[in-house]
Amino acid sequence: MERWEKQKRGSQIRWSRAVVGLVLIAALFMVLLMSCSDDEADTGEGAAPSAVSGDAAAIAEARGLTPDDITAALKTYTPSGVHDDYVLFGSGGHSGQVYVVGLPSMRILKKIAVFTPEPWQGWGYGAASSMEVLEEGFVNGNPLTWGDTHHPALSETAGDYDGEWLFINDKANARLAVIDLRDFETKQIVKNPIALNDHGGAFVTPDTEWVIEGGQYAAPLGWEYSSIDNYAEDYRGMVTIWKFDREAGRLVPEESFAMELPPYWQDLCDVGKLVSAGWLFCNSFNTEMATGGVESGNPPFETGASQRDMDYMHIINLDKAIEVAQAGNTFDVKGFPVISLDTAIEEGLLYFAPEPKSPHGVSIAPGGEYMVVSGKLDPHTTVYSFDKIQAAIAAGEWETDVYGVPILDFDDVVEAQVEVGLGPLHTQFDDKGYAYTSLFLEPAVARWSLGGPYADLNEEPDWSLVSKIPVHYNVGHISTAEGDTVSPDGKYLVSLNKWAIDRFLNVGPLLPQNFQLIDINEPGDNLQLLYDMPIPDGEPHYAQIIKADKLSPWEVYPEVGWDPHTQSPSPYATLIGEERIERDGNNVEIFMTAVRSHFTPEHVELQKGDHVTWHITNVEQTYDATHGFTIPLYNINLSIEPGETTTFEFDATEDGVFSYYCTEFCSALHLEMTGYMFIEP
Ligand code: RUQ
Ligand code: CUA
Repeated sequence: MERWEKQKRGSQIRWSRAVVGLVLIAALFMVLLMSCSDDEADTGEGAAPSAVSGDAAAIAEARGLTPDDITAALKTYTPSGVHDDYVLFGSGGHSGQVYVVGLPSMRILKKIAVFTPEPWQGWGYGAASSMEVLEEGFVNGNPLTWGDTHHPALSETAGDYDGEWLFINDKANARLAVIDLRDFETKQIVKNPIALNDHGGAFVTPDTEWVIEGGQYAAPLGWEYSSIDNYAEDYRGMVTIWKFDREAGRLVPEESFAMELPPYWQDLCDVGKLVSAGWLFCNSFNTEMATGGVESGNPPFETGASQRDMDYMHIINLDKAIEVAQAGNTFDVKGFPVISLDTAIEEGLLYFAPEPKSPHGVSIAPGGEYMVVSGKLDPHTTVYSFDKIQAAIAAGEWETDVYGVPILDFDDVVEAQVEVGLGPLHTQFDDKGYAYTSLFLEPAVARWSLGGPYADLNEEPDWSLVSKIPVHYNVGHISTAEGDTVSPDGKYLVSLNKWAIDRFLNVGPLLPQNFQLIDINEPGDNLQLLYDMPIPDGEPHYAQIIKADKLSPWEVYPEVGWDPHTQSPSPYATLIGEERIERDGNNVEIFMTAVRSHFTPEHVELQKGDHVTWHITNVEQTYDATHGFTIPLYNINLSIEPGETTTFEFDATEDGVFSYYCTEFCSALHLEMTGYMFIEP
């Protein structure tokens, strides 16, 4: 209560400070504008007096901007040509893609095609490299052309984002994707061999040797049929540990394995770091093992699965599990090695710690010493101590669950509980010793002190709520700059809000989601909302924010004739003068080049019934000189970036005259960048 009063007073003080600030800012603007017009006079270039009224205060007044609005604008406005400091990789939700957003401007830089075809990037419209990756994600030949992306994970070196790789899961179909940050393209999709949906992925170990994919809704492993009446015996949870080969840039199914877990609904995981490196933590819910069936008079899942006061945080000895799997102490599900629940218990790989009511997520503090869990139906966030967990395991005294998994005593392993507010979900960290927890029901983001002591707080170890800032609305995840590393930057927090309601112009009953940028740079009460960014896709779950200078993507492909899928020279690379059409019976192979502003050849003669393999090399090495390529009727659309060689195949089933053309406005003579494909009946 006191704290809230203090905060109210604080905001009054801030307001009067802000009014003074406004006057200063307006004065500053005037000075800047005057010096600006001097420059223009000096260079003799035409000034644009109408665009700058010369009176920032008048603009602010005319637009009804408050002093806070003006500081927010000054903190986020990024002039033309100036680059952002941070890059957010955000899940694209049901779009199955990944958003790339610059901070603090909140400008969208790219949407990376992952699980869903995307025509501009030529993803899934003929180009072999994209078709092969999408097909890797099909199940038993069933084409899956979308994903429910939840949790992006940047690759790490020694617990810090290294800017090389990005992983993301598809909850709907239990798949993981690998994106290469040299060209921001998806290189691999793996289907989880034993589960049909997931949630607790992607999370990486501190050196990205392993990528974690935890399950969600229990089912028989390998999704074999079994009646729901056999839930306790036949249904199982799981976590899958994927080996990542950084050199090859691929997950390696042959070196990966899973662990069988009780049929509780494993939710979200996080990987230990520093002191807790080598351990894995996942929260769970529905330890009641509710099986639903509301239509038959059973309690619905939402009540059945929230009866108990405690669910179980899963504590997994990852290093030891890897040893057990590598020793072959596994059984097979669909040819994939799985450590059985019994083995996990015998070998001491799995422990539980009680966690309050229907938790959602577990977040490891930067030092790895604390695991933070929030129960959606409990106003507290619960902090577990890794040391205490280790001590409790060493003491070896516990109850077990019905499957025999050791349950550590709650009081033995908890370090603190902090009352943060209603509907706490996910927690992030900064560089000042604060933690931030999203409060779905309020909705707000709570800042609280993570044990302390810290310079701006009491000298005593401090576990308490410091401040709160309302968000709009229904916040799920939050993400801080470098927030999942061993050394978060603080500075910015993005609140990923599921409802937008009144924040934007009405666009009909389906609203955008809202990413809100919050300045968390100042200690204490000083949290400032800076920017609302509508996201035209539902439902982006999580995001990670990396320092922009850690990314060094290529400007063009390293050599003319590059295959982006293998990241090596393509055997089909075609240079100027090497263009040709080869025919072998009904098989026709075309080697084409693209350059501003023509394709060679410009005439392609085919017979109905031919099988056509067509390679196009964009021989340009100029930044941004991308060419597109489309053939009508055949659903072909490619994006061929500078240096790239692309291959596509089709059967000439339709005869006629088809004009192909470049779909990127690449030059003054772009409209002339065309050609004819003749298919004789
Ligand atoms: S989820 S809004 Cu991470 Cu999929 Cu919590
Ligand atoms: Cu190439 Cu337009």
